[in-house]
Amino acid sequence: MPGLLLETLRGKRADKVPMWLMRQAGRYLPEYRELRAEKGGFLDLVYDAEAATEVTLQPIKRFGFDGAILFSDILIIPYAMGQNLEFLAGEGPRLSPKLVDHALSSLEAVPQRLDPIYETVSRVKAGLGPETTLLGFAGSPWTVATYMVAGEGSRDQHETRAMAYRDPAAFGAIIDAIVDLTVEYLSGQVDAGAEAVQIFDSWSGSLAPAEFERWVIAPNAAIVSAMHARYPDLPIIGFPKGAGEKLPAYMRETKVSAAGIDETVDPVWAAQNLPEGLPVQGNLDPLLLLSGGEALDHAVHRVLEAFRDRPHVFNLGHGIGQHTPIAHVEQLISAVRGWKG
Ligand code: 1CP
Repeated sequence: MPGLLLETLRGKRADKVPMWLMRQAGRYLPEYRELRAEKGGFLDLVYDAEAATEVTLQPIKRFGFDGAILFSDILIIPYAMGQNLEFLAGEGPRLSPKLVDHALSSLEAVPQRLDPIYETVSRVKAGLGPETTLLGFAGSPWTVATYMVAGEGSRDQHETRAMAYRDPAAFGAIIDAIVDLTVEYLSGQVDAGAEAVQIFDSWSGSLAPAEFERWVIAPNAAIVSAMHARYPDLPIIGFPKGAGEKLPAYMRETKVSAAGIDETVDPVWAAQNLPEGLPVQGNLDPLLLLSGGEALDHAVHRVLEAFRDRPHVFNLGHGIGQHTPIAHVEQLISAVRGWKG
């Protein structure tokens, strides 16, 4: 019997609404902070399959979420493409050499940097009951490219947007290379036991419509089509953060199996404008979870009501913040589980 989350992603509407939280394994959990301090760096934690398995399972043990998301990072793809990757304390990730001034062809690929991740997936799978769905993930080509080009996170992705206008052939080659490796990477995760996958497109909101079509929709459509050729029933959640009014076109044209939506989208609008019957995942504002109180319960109910007529996976509109009190997560879980549609 597949879990409630997997059934919902496959298009079934049940009485109960499954839930998990983006970034549910991470710094808001004391048990994560403890293990992280013990292991040293973030990459050391990711590449220690036993520790990464434990981190993936921590939120399941504590809260009993319906989905467990692999503990890894979207930047493992650039690392396997041959960039150096460092996570600097308090500053975030750094990739070098950055592709704004180095040709893609100067990188020497290290594909075996993906293999330990599959080991984590199979260990997690062995540690989960059938009621919990194991989610794999990757970043979308556009979002991953913004880090590869600039060498770090940036507020408006200007270096990458400028490069895409200045030299679309060179930029297209980077996108194509990410597409190809992402298909291999997601396939490896599925072969190791992932039951559904999510494509995180954290920076899709910075693109103008024609560029959104070219650098977000087309590469994601290529990934979905390649994955569905190999695994016809695999649910693929697309999460184009900030896509706003471009969401319906993204969902139709990429042919993802479920729509991840962020908190800036009105759930009532989404329920009316996304393709009929398409499962939706989202979209409580993570800041409401930080604040708690009655406003939290009220907003949870509004999201649940809006999506009552279609398959719905309850989630936040983006990752859970590191200062979120555990008591608020417990309040959220009671509100979702206690809701009588
Ligand atoms: O210090 C620490 O402990 C590292 C913090 C951290 C964590 C917990 C990073 C560094 N990555 C992760 C794990 C992670 N990243 C997961 C695993 C699942 C989970 O925690 O529940 C996932 C799904 C991601 C995805 C990810 N990484 C995204 C897409 C989603 C999003 O939040 O927008 C992005 C953009 C990244 C890059 C990245 N990795 C880490 C940081 C701090 C960042 C963001 C850098 C920036 O703001 O530009």
